[in-house]
Amino acid sequence: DGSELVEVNNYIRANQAEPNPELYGMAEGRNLIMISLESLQSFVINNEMNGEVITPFLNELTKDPNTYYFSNFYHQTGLGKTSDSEFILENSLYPLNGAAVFTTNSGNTFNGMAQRLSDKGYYTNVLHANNKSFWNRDMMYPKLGYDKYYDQDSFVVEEGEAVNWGMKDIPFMEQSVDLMQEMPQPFYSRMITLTNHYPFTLDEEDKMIQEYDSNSGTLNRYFQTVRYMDEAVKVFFEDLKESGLYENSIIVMYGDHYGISENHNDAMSRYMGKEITPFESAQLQRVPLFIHIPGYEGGKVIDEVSGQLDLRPTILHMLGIKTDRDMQFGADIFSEEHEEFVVFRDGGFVTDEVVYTKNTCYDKATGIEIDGAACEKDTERAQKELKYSDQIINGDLLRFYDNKTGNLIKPDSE
Ligand code: GP9
Ligand code: MN
Repeated sequence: DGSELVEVNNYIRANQAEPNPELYGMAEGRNLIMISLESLQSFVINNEMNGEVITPFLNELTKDPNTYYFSNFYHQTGLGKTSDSEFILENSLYPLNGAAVFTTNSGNTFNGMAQRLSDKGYYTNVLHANNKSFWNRDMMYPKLGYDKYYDQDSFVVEEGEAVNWGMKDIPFMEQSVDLMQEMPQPFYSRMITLTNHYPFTLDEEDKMIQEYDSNSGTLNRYFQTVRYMDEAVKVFFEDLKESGLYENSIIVMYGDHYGISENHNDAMSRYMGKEITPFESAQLQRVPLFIHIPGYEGGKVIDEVSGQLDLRPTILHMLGIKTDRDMQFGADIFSEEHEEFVVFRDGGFVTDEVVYTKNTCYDKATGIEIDGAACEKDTERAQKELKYSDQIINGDLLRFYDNKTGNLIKPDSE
């Protein structure tokens, strides 16, 4: 009946992080472009494979003064994969355990980032060249506050422009910029790439580097499709500059979830040159996050531990939109009060000192197993957050909450 919200609300308000005044509103009024980089993990960034650079364009961005690059940013998705990453960044809530919330709870009331931006006059849309009902997106997007879904029917796929799951990323990027040129501004466009998806197949002409030579064909091909996606991002930046939209935009790019599962640990350990322990597996859940602000010179590499739930408050604050009344579990990464505490859907977590995974506590700096007591308090807190978030989703509790006033709507007044 909504009464659980009182406790949840108290917890959220007590753990809230004030925006960083230097960055709050710094991109106000700009277009927001978010790019989901399919299956991209951080281990390929600023790394090589048999002497070849894997992500030349993204590597440059990590050193670019217009760009913040987050080197300790973790995905927090569950079975809902891409759709979970979308759910998380829109709501700053945890995904569900064992089910994709996009398919189970599309009837809920949400307060998505798209909704907040729509309320501020943004034209909100998603661009993704797949069937509109995949992951129930056609049902979920309106609920999150999206005005429009540019699905596969909005794109023209010429002969030779499709591979693997569908349209190749390079023509997808080109046509997305064409579509953006027709959009009213400011807009919030979220783009979802597709080529770097399992089983990581490419046409010969799109292979820009060699395959790797491990016993996993999946890992071997992964490097090539990552290289192709990097090229697609480069094409996107070039086209956006040509379109004239670049200067008045802010571009956020993030990896949605892992691409290489634990089934490929043998091959991964060969590539990484070390055993893939549960600790290393947890560290492999890092995905890249880039925040690129044309014309801004303060960018740098940030190694603060952070996760996908932090995206919503971080971005809304940069756009000058307050979140201090929102029911969200993440925090603005730029805030002085941002805590280094990232919880995974399975109850594992990472802080600046420890990694807790598979019921084992590890020292973060050394990867050595330590006494469980060092993880105990945070284990409880992780369980609490997951429980509160599940309560919100399973009870559809946001229908009892008015985020404009911060008031709980008493059920009997319904
Ligand atoms: C499908 C794409 C991939 O539209 O987002 O989904 P995934 O399998 O990564 O969840
Ligand atoms: Mn995905």
